[in-house]
Amino acid sequence: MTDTTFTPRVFSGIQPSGGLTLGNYLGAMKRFVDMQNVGGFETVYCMVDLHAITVWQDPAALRQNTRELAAGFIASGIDPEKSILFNQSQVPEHAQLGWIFNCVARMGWMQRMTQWKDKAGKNSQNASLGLFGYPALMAADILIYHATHVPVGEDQKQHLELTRDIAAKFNNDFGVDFFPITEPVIEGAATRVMSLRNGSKKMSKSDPSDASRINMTDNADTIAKKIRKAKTDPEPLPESAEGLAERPEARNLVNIYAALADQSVDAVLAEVGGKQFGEFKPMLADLAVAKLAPISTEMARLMQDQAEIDRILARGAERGREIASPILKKTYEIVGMVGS
Ligand code: AQP
Repeated sequence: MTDTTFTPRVFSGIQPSGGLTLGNYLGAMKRFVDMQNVGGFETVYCMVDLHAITVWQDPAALRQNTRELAAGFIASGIDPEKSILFNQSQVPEHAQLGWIFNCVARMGWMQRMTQWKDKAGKNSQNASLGLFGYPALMAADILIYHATHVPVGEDQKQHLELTRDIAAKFNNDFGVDFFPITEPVIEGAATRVMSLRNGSKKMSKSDPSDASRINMTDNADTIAKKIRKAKTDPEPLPESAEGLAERPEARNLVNIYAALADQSVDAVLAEVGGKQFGEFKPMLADLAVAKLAPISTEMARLMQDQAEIDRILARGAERGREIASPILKKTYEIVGMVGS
């Protein structure tokens, strides 16, 4: 713990590495909007393009995905006046603090990261150095704003623990109380939305199977079809959450329903317990379409005016730098860089 009082500030990011999925929306974006609107926090949200290039990105696709993600943020309810919204590469302090943290973090810490192991797979010698160092840059993304709270999905828990370790080691190495020990905010029914084809695998934008996920840009027919074909089991839905314990696919669909409806899992099961999937799936499809269609329509509208998106991001980067720049300057001074 530190004794310093930090401004309550939320930071989180999403990679512009392809279309947004329902997992990104429920696990991250929707909760970013909630934290923006709850009051009491400054909110800083980012398209982490420097993270995206840790695996190959076609430059034209990266530009398109970054603007589409920005449109997704705004269409989901992020207000660029209330929140600071930008793409990471335009606030160079992220990469600058990232370098300092490369020198604080230890190889052994990075080697333990399950996302590194999953993404590098058996071919780790051929993975980029950036993919290995990803969590140090993520720590910099958060700590360059002295963020106190970070809403993320369950898969990011280990990276946030590492962020806390990096902050604590920096503070300890230099005998300062400078970086906050950030709180992860992993809450709600949909902190881990699973693949529609495999209840033990995370829904992911890079999954080769498009049927495994719902994309925010899918139309109503596609959403209904993917939900109809989602893997399930032959049993009716249980009356309470305990009955989902050994049923990953059923649990996933109920969790998605609960998160979309802003209800608890028990409240959903009180309504649908005893029903067969043949009856529940159309209910889920209708709810998903009702919640997602206005967002995808608004995203398409915003994408008509890319100059406006670029203007919003440029303004967000300017505001981001106003916070990040003095924090970097102070960090350099603590580390002993002449001229800072
Ligand atoms: N399935 C999910 N359920 C709940 N939350 C999720 N998130 C991602 N997938 C799920 C949350 O979305 C935020 C942004 O994630 P990201 O795009 O930066 O990277 P990721 O976690 O690696 O997401 P993907 O979709 O799996 O991307 P790719 O395929 O490019 O690796 C994070 O808060 C994450 O927890």
